[in-house]
Amino acid sequence: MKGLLFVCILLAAAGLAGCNAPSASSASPTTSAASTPSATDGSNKGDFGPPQGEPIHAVLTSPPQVPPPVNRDHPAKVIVELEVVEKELPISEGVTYTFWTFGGTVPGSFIRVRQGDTVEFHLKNSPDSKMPHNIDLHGVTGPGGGAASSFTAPGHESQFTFKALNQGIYVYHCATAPVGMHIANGMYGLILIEPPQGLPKVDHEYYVMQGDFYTTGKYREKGHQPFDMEKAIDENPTYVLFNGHEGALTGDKALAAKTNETVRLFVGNGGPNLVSSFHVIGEIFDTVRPEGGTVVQHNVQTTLIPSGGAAIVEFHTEVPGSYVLVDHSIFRAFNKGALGILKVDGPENLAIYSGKEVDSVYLGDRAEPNLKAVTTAAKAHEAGTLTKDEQIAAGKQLFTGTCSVCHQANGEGLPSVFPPLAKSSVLADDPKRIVQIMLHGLSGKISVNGTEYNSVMPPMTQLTDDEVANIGTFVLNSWGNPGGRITKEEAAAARAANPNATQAEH
Ligand code: HEC
Ligand SMILES: [Cu+2]
Repeated sequence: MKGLLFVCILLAAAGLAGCNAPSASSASPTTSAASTPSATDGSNKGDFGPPQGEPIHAVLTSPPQVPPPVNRDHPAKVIVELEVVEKELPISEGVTYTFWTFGGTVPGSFIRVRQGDTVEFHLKNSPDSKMPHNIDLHGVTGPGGGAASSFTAPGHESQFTFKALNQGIYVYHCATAPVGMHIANGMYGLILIEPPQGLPKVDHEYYVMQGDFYTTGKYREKGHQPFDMEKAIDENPTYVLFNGHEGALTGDKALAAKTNETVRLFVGNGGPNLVSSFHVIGEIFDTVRPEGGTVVQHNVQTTLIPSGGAAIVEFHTEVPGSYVLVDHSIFRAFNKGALGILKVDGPENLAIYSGKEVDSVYLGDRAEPNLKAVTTAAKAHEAGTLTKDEQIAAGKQLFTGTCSVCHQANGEGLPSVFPPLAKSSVLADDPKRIVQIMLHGLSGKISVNGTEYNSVMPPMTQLTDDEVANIGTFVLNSWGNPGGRITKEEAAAARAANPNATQAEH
């Protein structure tokens, strides 16, 4: 309060108004209804009168693309046509899920209009759908945000019209019961209601939206995974993702920019449950519009994006390299998938940063171009045709993400810290012990190739049985180890076994 008073005195001294109590600052009667509200007075509703000119069909885009700026100086009638499609899509490498989508993607199509526009909204529900759906747009002023007027059975279409009174970036989502389930299945997206003068020009705009997903199987458990209502109610997601599937924003699908450019991210959070601590590793947001509102914040490291909320973040790129988009509730990034890449190309800027890539530090197996071998192995296992070579190929990819930080990519370990897996005497004595070690960890004195180690390896219980089998087979068949094969069933048995009892046998 003291600070505010001080500012008020300063402003008064400078002859400026601006310290009225909120109740006294409602729009003055001299403000004409058709005038453009100033950027600082975003609380004014933007009714700029009836739509002018011919109706316009909105350009909708799939993530991570954003439609071009509206670039118009008058209100118009804008027709939006959005179709709900229920479809099976990958959620992770070799894992599929039946998503319910607005426009065929998760998140749904990006919609962009101008404040004051009259939006004629057509919601179609594909004839192939099994469920009815509707839409609640947070940018709508009116009961249910459109939900009550848009309940649409499979094969039907509904229509409603609203005036986009408030500028900002808004979430839309399905609000058909059970609402949580419709959202968890991917039914959300963003609508941008541009200020009348548009947003400042930038070099790149991208659309990123977080969501949490609940499958009956474990993270990365292969095959088709159904929705798990129990986990959803417990708010215990299997996946936390940007743009609906693991890898949506990595490898050749990474976002792109060059050095010395400005990047604007429209970042939404569909939930249904989690709040996002959105962060880009190696960047500082020059500006953020927290919660999608009109206040502009500067120099932000991590911005909180509530479930059913959105933010606009902007930054300038100085140094080339890979910048990692994460939910900084960090297990979600590395163990549930909430990770994307912005790849910035251009000349080094050694005065600002000395160089060296971030990929291997942060990315593990996601730094690999793809995890195809893992899918191949899973499919072959299901078909009963899994070969040792397929297991080795899959295991090699997974080893990078899980074991190589300590044992190194070449299996040599680090002298006196991490024992070698190459030509390991432990594995020569008892090849199958690797399964036990992976799932239950290892601690205390152990002699490997004549050197004693007395350290701790944490258990890797996050791995699926498939992954344990394939990593084990890869290690046993690499770097002069004795060979052999680990099966998924052996992994399952070792997981269930009491580790102390098993250890006593040795
Ligand atoms: C966080 C570091 C770390 C990670 C990650 C890790 N290990 Fe280990 N590992 C160790 C340490 C430390 C030891 C020795 C423990 C001791 O001193 O009792 C060890 C021991 C072993 C051994 C027995 C000794 C030897 O060299 O043969 C095997 C086998 C092994 N790890 C395999 C794996 C596999 C496979 C993975 C990936 C699934 C993995 N480890 C991941 C740290 C790690
Ligand atoms: Cu729905």
